Amino acid sequence: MASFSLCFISFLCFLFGHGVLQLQASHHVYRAQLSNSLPHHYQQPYRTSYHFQPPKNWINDPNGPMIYKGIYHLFYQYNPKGAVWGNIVWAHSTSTDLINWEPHDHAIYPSQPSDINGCWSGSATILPGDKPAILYTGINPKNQQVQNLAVPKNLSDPYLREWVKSPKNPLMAPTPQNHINSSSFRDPTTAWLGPDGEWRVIIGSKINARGLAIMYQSKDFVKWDQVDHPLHYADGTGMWECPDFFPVAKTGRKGVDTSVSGGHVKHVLKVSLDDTKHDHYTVGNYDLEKDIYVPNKGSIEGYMGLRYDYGKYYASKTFYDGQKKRRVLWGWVNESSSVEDDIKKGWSGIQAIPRTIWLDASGKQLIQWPIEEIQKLRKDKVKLTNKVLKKGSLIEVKGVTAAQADVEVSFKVKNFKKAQILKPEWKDPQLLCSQKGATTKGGVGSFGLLVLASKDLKEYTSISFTIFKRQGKYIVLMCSDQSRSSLNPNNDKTTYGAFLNVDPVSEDLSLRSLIDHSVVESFGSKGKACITARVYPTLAIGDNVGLYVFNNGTESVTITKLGAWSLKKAQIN
Ligand code: DQQ
Repeated sequence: MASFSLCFISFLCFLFGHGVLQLQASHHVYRAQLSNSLPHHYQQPYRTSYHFQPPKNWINDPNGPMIYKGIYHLFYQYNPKGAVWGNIVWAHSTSTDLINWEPHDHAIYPSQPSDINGCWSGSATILPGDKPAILYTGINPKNQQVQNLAVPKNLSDPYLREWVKSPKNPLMAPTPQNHINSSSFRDPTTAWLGPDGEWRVIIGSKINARGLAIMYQSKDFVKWDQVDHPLHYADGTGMWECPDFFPVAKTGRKGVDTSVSGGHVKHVLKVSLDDTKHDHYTVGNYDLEKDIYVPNKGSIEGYMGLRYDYGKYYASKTFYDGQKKRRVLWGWVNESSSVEDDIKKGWSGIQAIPRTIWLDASGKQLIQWPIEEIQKLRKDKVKLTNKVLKKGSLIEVKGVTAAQADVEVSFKVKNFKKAQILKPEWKDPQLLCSQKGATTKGGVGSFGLLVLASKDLKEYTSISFTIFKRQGKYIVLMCSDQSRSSLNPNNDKTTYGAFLNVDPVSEDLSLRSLIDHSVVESFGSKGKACITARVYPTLAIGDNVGLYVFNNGTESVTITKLGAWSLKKAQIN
């Protein structure tokens, strides 16, 4: 029976094209997988030690992150019944440092007609008087997507353990008059106050291939009226899931609260593109008079536009942390293993390490950096300085627990003569990485880190830089190459890539990687581009893991500075 179920699931995966190479169909119910128990004998080499995950089962989008009375709250999409998507509720954990987490009972679960078929994604808004409120998508008996409100039962409980739903739910719903597509109407954002003192919220949607942010307005947070125009839309981008709309300061790294507007801020609109499962954003302005968002001139919207992360990272959401005056980004990282392997290990999905985000000095993109609290887990620093890496060098960084580590390295390049010419048709960095990235020998690079490497180098993941030249300028390509990450053939080993907006002549090229058993989060050039990868080594496990610095290029590069730390295990759930 069990093997029949597995075959059946493989067949479904094949049918829907969501097997090992794609994100699992987010709204497809795997009825065959209802088991709630983990096999005792199964080893768990891929569970993470400091990334957020519950003890078992499926998780996806982070929901309603906030800070309330000094306690951080994370809710997330969760299947209480298995390691595949389905039966979705809002699970809930709290923390005082965003690193160690304590679990609570599910906060929001199907209980009303307006959410009886699922409690999907949504966001928290802190209303005047320090009163949190959650708007979320419910799936009603007709399987229509509608928006609901829930508020804490007891505001004196800083853990906000119980939530009550508005008897007026749903507060926003598709009707024959408003022409909203009832299967494309979901994921309300944190609301903000407009200049007229009324609340605004956007909901992700589409009309044909036009992605759009439908806007609603309210005086009291209960009666919501649809605004006669969307906040923004873009043709050819498909369904917008989990939109996020927030201001960023024009200068400095401090975050600003969601309702702030004015000359000292720009606005960011992030959308999760259902068609490609990537989170894209633009920087622009919120035109208060017209009540619309206008991306900066020259912004690219959709698939070719800026991404938070050029690897696996989806359905992300920010919140303003008034305690530390920063804007913090959460994002879901799904598995790259097969559904069969997920069921075997009994869980699927983790949350990325929260990132502080701010506007780059250029004003053109965001910078992302792991929250400073992660450094509390660092121990036993290993250092290297001024080390020249000649052509073909491979140096092991010894003395760290390489399966659970934080590495920061800076490279200086002096001689660019051998940089390859970047052909005009080489526009897609991911393609370029898979063709000319990490494993290419010659030119300036690739150089970088080999992580989660087995001692015999039969398995490794490489994160690297290669420098190209075009019209007198140098272009830096950052790659995360998973092609040799595991001897298991059933994983998605796609190579990821991003161009880095830096001048390697005037500055060192820096790379930071957070390594945690089955996840590698890499930050190029102090957070200008991020790439997250999931990998499942079969040999590079536990103590049998190595960390290396390498240079595959013909030109020497110098490690100006390297710091590597073993990371302690966090207390998570
Ligand atoms: N996940 C939720 C939806 C959202 C999607 C359902 C994005 O609300 O659109 O679990 O991953």
